Amino acid sequence: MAYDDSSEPVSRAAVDTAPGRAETPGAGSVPAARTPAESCAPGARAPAPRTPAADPATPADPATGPEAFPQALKVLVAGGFGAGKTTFVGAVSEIAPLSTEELLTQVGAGLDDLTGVEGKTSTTVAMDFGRITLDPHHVLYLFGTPGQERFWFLWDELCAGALGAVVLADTRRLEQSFSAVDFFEQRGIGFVVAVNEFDGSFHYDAEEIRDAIGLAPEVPVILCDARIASSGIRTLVTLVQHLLTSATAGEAAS
Ligand SMILES: Nc1nc2c(ncn2[C@@H]2O[C@H](COP(=O)(O)OP(=O)(O)OP(=O)(O)O)[C@@H](O)[C@H]2O)c(=O)[nH]1
Ligand SMILES: [Mg+2]
Repeated sequence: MAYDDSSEPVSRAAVDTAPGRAETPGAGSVPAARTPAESCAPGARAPAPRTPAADPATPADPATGPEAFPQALKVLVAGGFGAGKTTFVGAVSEIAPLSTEELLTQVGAGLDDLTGVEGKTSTTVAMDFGRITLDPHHVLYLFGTPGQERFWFLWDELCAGALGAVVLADTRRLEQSFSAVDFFEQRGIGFVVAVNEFDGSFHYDAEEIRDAIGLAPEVPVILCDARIASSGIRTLVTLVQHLLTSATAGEAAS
């Protein structure tokens, strides 16, 4: 694949200082301050919602029973406009995903930055929803966020009770992922960065991406293909492992 200067990842520090940098989703009119990586403290994360045991006959030993781990696990799939969030949720969901796609129209011309995704014809206006049953007691619910800036006010609602998040990044428009990273860092929600490798985009290794985004060393960066279920599942497994590692480290420190 030919090297293309235009696809160099953009340093997040550079974009932080660039005029017109987009605000962090959900932050209302408060400008997105660059958050120190230390704010990713797992202890600050909101507890995931718990539901009653699916099988009342199953013993609910607090240490080992089904109540030992949240039964309804909520994970967000976030990222910039057109990064592949709807595609990711649809690929891994065991049910037909609920999506709220609407056609991009002329009305959005000038508002929607289609640079790099000129072929895009629709966009998520509220959320995507999918489900994966892990075992008879544990279900993972996936919520895909809308990517366009004018729908970012929904992110705060969507993240309530979230266990963690996948931030999808597109190396053709890496700066579009910065706001999502800021959003989860500021709220102390654990996340992984999954680089959705689009056809024709330049290949960067995980460490180059980490440097460009300015991620803390413990945040996993993996490459994925949002269209392929096994790739999406691998991403989710990486997220859960990261959350467990962070929780264990947090307990050991306290
Ligand atoms: N080649 C390639 N195309 C992809 C990949 N992932 C998504 N696409 C395509 O990219 C386009 C945008 O994907 P979406 O899943 O709609 O992106 P999104 O992040 O949900 O977009 P918004 O909701 O508008 O922010 C669709 O046409 C997908 O088919 C990928 O890994 N490779
Ligand atoms: Mg979408």
